[in-house]
Amino acid sequence: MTTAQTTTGTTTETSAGVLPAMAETPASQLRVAVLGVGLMGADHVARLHSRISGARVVAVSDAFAEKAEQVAGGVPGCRVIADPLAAIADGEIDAVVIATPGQFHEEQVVACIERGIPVLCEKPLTMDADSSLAVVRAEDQFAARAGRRLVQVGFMRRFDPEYAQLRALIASGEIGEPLVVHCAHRNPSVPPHFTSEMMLTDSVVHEVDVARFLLDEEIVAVTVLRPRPTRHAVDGGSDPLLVLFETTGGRMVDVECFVSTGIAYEVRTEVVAEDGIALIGLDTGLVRQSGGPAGAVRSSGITPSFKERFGRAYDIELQHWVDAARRGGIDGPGVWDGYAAAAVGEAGVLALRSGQRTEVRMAQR
Ligand code: ISE
Repeated sequence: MTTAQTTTGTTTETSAGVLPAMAETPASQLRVAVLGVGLMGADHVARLHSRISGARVVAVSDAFAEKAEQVAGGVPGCRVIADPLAAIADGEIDAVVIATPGQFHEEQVVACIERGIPVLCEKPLTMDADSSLAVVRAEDQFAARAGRRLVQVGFMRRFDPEYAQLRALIASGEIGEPLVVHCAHRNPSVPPHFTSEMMLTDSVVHEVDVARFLLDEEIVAVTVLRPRPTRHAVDGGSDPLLVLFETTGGRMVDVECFVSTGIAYEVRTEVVAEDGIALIGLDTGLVRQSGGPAGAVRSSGITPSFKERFGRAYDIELQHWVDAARRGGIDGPGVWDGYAAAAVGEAGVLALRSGQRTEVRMAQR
């Protein structure tokens, strides 16, 4: 696994050391196509256009032509290419960001591998473990020939400074062996089509990756419990859920996933270790105290959505990816991480349906 840390104006720190920043001229800029310009894709276009160095968005593609035109209109020199596979094949494109709906990822990622160009694919890598494994094998074949990898998966939390700090603390040995990890993943609301199964495959998938990132172990079993549901749950679904992961080293990770809190976006992770405990995600910002008729209050802000909470993480993720893609490779979670998340997600869905502890079926690396 690659550990992303920080990017400064002149250097980029990675697990491999500090790389000198690459000189930037228009000719040396990475020419990027962004496929899918909904919420996440449009955000990536804006980020690449305004905050990321070394790249420019030269094409966008979206099933909604008007949306594509509108996003392209905000970026000088950006074309709309209606067919995403045509965008991948286009000679002007050096690298691709995939933010289309998950069912299109497999075909688009494989097309990038076949063309030999770097790609950042938003999660999920594909819709199920078998197809993710097929992508792993396709990239393995490319890597065996070319000696480099092409596919980075958008698990942005690895680039969040707090998560990077937590991982570094664990790795330093200062708090001893991690034993238990407590996670809370709360969204203020979700769209009407968001089912309890999607809470596992779309939301808790981030804790799957966080657990593997922090503990450097695979998840071997999943149990899902359904507490009394909130009356705000979408369509009578089970919300919140309590999810328990067991890892190869016998550690346990629990996740309270609650996607209709009606409050704000909260993601907390607490590692309980043999010689210490560490917590991230309090998200307090400025703490303000004031008086009033009902007595003194202390208050602070909470981020409204993942776009704000992980805004910095997305910036660092994109900058790392651009820097690595200009060298022809990636710098972050890869296809195996995408596959592992899909395999654990499948076990999670079975565990939700059956109410039973469910073992994860994973292929050999
Ligand atoms: C969404 O797709 C995300 O990836 C967010 O990070 C997560 O918090 C949310 O629950 C998902 O729906």
